[in-house]
Amino acid sequence: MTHKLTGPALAAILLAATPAAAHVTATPTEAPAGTKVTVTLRVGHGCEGSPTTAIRVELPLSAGWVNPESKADWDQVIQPGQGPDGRLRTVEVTWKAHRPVATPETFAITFDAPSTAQTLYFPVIQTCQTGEAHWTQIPAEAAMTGLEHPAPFLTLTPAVAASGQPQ
Ligand SMILES: [Cu+2]
Repeated sequence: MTHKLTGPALAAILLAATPAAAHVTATPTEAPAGTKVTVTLRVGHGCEGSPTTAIRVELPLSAGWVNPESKADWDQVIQPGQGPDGRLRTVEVTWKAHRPVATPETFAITFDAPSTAQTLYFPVIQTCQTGEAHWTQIPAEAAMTGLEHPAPFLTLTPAVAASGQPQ
């Protein structure tokens, strides 16, 4: 089925596809599987005008060793838990602000990406002076569109062998 989009419908889609100046986004959005990756989560704003007091990030179960960024003026709490292999791992990281923050803020996480191509999601619970925002919606396909509170994501592309061929 082919839809021809013109006029207002197309404009609406283009608008929705604009990487939110707001929301919680991940950079980069793509990285090779099986490598050490640093993903930076950017929290664009508070909760409906209320400044941010804490950010809690749920880490993908398939991520290996994890190293969250130490940030001045934020305390960091690591939540250990059991990975799929039964080993202890970091399941969640929380940054708590010394003072409520109204401006955009970034949080970097370095980790060993799993070796198979897949999309990793980083659901975020944002706590504000007033209220919370749950950036936890997982879309059917890797996209920020169509969801009110999408979880930031990173797509792992197939690892490239020395020959230049995908493995
Ligand atoms: Cu937003």
